[in-house]
Amino acid sequence: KSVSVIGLGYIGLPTATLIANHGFKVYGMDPVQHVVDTINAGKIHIVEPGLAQWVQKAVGDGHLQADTKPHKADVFILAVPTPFKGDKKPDLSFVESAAREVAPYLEEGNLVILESTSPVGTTEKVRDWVLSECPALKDKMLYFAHCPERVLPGKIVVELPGNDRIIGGVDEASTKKTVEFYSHFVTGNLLETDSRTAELSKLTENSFRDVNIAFANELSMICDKLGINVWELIRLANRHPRVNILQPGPGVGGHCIAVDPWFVVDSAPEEARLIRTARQVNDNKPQYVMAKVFDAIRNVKEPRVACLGLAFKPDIDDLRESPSLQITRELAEKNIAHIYAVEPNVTQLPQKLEGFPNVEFCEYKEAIAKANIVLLLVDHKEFKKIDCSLLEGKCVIDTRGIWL
Ligand code: SAJ
Repeated sequence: KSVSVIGLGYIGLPTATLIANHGFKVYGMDPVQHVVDTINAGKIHIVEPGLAQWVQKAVGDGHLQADTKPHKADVFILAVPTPFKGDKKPDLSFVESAAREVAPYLEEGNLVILESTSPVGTTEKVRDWVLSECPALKDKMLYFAHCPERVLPGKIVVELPGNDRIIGGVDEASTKKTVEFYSHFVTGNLLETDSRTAELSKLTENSFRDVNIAFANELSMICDKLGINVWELIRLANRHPRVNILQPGPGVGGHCIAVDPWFVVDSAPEEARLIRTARQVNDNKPQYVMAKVFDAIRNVKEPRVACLGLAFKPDIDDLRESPSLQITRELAEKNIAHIYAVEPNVTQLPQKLEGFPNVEFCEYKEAIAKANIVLLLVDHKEFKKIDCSLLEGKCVIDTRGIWL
């Protein structure tokens, strides 16, 4: 059996590779030539622990091959981005292009699986886009299903084969065919439903997390007002057998949790009031942190701020949609303090911070030594080990509660 995977990013590449390493012939497609060349050389263009070895094996064995064009196959997997537009409305243009692009390659009996996190109804739209692109396919038996990806960046090689998967076809036959396919390389349970429920399940998982983080973030602001240590508070409250509060931080980053709840709000704007408010609470948290830093800057002479951590969460190098990077950049733009930008997981100053005369890329010990304000933004393992005596006499703003 052969498989064509459209989109070779954080989800598409590990998925293509896992399937290839289970004996399928896999054709990966990505429009970016550099991505294709890197993969065909047996290397990876993203950072994900363990993935390089997977890709090296799959390409070395001749089971995975990348191209800038799709390839005929038995199964097509769409793993393209589903961002939102400026007005928080879902942008399905990548999914539509992918559907239209694979349509000419489809034949009787083929299965098309949408893995991208998508608003309710998208899998049915994929079918409609395919059929409108190639009307001749209307007479052929084709199968369409949604199987949303659920892996945690940083743990993809463990979670991809191990997590339970939700599988929802546009009809019963599509569901069954998709379950049979995933059973070859997923050891987790394969849970059957219809495509619309599968779509909303994925959005629900991320909205659940977003709402719970918003609860923690709101508590942190309440605690600041009342002079209470929020981390102690949460630790204590979590000792109740039915309470499990998440951790506050400088905001919610990444390309999933900060995006997906908006798809629910867009589909049911009147009803999704809590989900919308949670998004707003989390989106406002960077501004709240920034206001604290401005206060600190006003209170010291020659302010020098060490911004510790730029990634969107601990122990990864992913800077996309990172509240920490956003905060550091806005501080840089204000130009009211010298900034030491620290990110142990990258080797150079990120592009977003380039060109600011007041920003310096620095190793964390040096940054702390030179700064008079220390702003902890990400709970990377390196920062947890810092000897707290190094912080003495400095104004410390710890948004993750690792030193408090
Ligand atoms: N965060 C907090 N406090 C917490 C937990 C997280 O502030 O207690 C912040 C993180 O710092 C980060 C953001 O939330 O900025 C998101 O991080 P995350 O680790 O919660 O999630 P992601 O975006 O890396 O991955 C999520 C996962 N979804 C769930 O856990 C429900 C993952 O399983 C999904 O596959 C992924 O979204 C996705 O691709 O949709």
